[in-house]
Amino acid sequence: MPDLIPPSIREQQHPLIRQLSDRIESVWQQYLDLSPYDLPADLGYVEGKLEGERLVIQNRCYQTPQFRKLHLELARVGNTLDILHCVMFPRPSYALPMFGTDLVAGRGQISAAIVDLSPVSENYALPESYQSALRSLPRLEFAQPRDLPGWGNIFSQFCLFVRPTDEAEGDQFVQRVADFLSIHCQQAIATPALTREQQAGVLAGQQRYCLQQQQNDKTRRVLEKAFGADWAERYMTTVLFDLPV
Ligand code: BLA
Repeated sequence: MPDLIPPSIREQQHPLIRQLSDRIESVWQQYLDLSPYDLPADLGYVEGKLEGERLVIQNRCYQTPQFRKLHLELARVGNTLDILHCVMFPRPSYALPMFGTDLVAGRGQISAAIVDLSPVSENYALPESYQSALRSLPRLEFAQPRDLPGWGNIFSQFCLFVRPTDEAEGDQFVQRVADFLSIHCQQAIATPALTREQQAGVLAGQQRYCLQQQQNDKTRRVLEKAFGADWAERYMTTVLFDLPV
């Protein structure tokens, strides 16, 4: 008999990852009308071990009238690496940006904390209403900002990418993610649907976003080490960054 309720890895993860996943789910519940979204049966909870350490992945997915998939993933590699990954995929009938966040903690220390609302429009700009809401957030200081890799040209000017150096910076990051999410949810539920003819541009923008994200070798390497190259490719293209159809 398989486990019906998979053991949660949440309790074991870095406290900032726990905090962030709780905040994300509570903002979603506050603003959105969530219904279940079914992943392929074998990809909701997965464990792998090829060379060395065990990788455990736990996925939570929803859909809403505006979003075809809300994906929140917690992952743990051995006892040393904790990962939170979250992407909100709008339906192509809504000209909405891509919300994404990734939090990576190694040996108790957060190494990467990134959040963005990434444009999908042909002019690579966020809608004016998003820009003014994002500009009105208070300015933040982080001691260790990080540089984006080459494929990161999909991110907006509001992208925050840092290595938080203490608890206060960790809290500041979680708060900023919650601010981005609240803005996004409020904008999304107030956005009218497009006609079918208007959707091609949104689809192209989402495809560009997903293809660039699929080039993140750091993510791919973690998955390949535990599950092999073919599995990693399937997971990156069907669960993490599947192209809209
Ligand atoms: C970096 N992502 C990383 C790193 C690892 C992962 C190990 C390196 C940490 C570091 O540079 O300090 C691993 N991330 C994963 C794994 C999953 C994951 C295994 O999500 C899922 C199973 N990545 C995203 C999203 C964004 C993102 C949505 O999934 C942004 C919105 C960004 N992750 C991102 C960036 C880096 C990163 C920009 C740094 C890459 C680099 O410096 O080359």
